[in-house]
Amino acid sequence: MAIIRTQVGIVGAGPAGLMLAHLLHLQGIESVVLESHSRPYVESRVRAGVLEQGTVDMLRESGIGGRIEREGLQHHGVELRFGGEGHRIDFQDLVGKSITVYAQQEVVKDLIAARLRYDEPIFFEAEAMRVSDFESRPRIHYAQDGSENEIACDFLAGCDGFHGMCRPAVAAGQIKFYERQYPFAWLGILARVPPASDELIYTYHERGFSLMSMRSPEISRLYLQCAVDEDIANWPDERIWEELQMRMATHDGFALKDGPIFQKGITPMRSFVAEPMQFGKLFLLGDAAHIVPPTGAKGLNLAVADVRVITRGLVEFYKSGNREELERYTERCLRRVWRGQRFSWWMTSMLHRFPGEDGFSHHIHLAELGYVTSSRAASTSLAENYVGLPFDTPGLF
Ligand code: RFL
Ligand code: PHB
Repeated sequence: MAIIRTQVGIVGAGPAGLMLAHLLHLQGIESVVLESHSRPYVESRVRAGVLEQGTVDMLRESGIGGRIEREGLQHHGVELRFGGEGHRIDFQDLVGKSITVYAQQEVVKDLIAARLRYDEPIFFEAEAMRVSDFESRPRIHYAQDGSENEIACDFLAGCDGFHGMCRPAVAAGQIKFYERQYPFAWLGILARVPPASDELIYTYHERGFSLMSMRSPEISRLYLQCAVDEDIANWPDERIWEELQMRMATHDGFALKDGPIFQKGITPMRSFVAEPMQFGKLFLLGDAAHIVPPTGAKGLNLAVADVRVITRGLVEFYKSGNREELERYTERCLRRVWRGQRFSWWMTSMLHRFPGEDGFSHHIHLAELGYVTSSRAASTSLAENYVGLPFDTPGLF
C-alpha cells in the first residue's frame, strides 16, 4: 500500500475540486486530486452552462480564461416569456454586468489541462472509499488499479458532489440538513440547430416551464419541465420538439426550428443545504454541501464561491498559522449559499407549474412575471441575483 503525503487532499475533479487545486497551486500550496471517473468521462459530462461574471473573472485572473474569452458567449440580458409574449431583462442597463454561456465540461477541460501542464498530481479512476481522522490527521483511503492506497493530509476537501462519500462520513449528530424536493424534473437536450435567439429564453406556460439555451452558434441546449418520474423512453425526438414549440410559441409567430438531438437526459430538482460545512479538518465544497434547482443557474457558481473562501483561509493558515478565516468558512459560504437558494427557489416557483394548480395559481404566476418584467425595481432584483451578488470576501489576487 502506498501512502502519499500532501497538504490538501481533494476528493472529486468537478469544478470545485479542480478550481481549488488550481488556486492552491498558484499560492504554492500542494494538493492531490482523486477522481473516481475517467478523464474522458468528466470532460464530457453535460451539465451547467451559465457562468456569473465573478466566476469568469476568477478564471481569467487565475490564468484560465483564454478559451472562455474566445469561445464563451457573453450575454447582456435574458428573456422571460409568458402569455405568448417575450420581455427582456437587460442586465447591462440594470446592473452593468453580464453572464457568459460556456459549458461546464469546457471549464473542467481547461482546469485539467492546467493541472497537467504544471505537472501536479491528479488521479483518475481513483475512488475514495473512506475518509478518516479528520479531527486530527486526516486520511483518504482510495482504490486504484485494484489496490488500496492512502493519502495523508493536513486538510481534506470534500468536493465529491451530492452523491459523494465525504458528507455521509460525518457523524449524524454533527450535521443538519435543510431540504426541498420539487414535484417535477427537467428533460434536457442538446441539438445540432442554431439557437432561436441570441439570449436565453425562460418560458412559463400552462403546459409547464421551458428554457432555450445554447452551447455555440450551431448548438442549442433546451429544457422542458416533465414529470418527476418521467421515463425518457416516452419522449421520442418529435414529441420533445412539438412540446417545446407549443410552450415557446408567441402571438407574433416565433418559430423554434428543430434539428438532430444528440444528447438527452432527465434532471431531478432539489434544494439542499448541509450545515455546518466544516468538521475539524474536513471541509465540504460545492454540491457536496448544497444543491439548488437549475432554474437560477447558480450551482457551479456557488461551488466556485466556496473555493474562493476556503483558499483564502488556507493561504492565511500556511502563511501565518492563523486559523481565523478557516474557522469562518461555514458562516461565509452559507451567507451566499442561502441567497443562491432563495433566488433559485423563487425562479423555480415563478416559472413552473405545480401539480394541482388551478386558474388562481396560473394568474398569480402571470401577475408575478408581469410585475418582475414591468417594474424596474423588481427587474433589477432579478438581474443582480442572476449575474451574481458581489463577493463579501476580498479578492484573492
Ligand atoms: P460535481 O461536478 O458533481 O463533481 C464531483 C466530482 O466528484 C467525483 N466523485 C468522486 N471522486 C473520487 N472518489 C469518490 N468517492 C467520488 N465521489 C464522487 C465525481 O465523479 C465528480 O467528478 O460537483 P462540484 O464540483 O461541486 O460542481 C457542482 C456543479 O457540477 C453543479 O452545481 C452544476 O452542474 C449545477 N448546474 C448549473 N450550475 C450553474 O452554475 N449554472 C448552470 O447553468 C447550471 N445548469 C446544472 C445546470 C446542473 C444540471 N444537472 C445535470 C444537475 C444544469 C443541469 C441540467
Ligand atoms: C444551460 O445552458 O445548461 C442552462 C442555462 C440556464 C439555466 C440552467 C442551465 O438556468
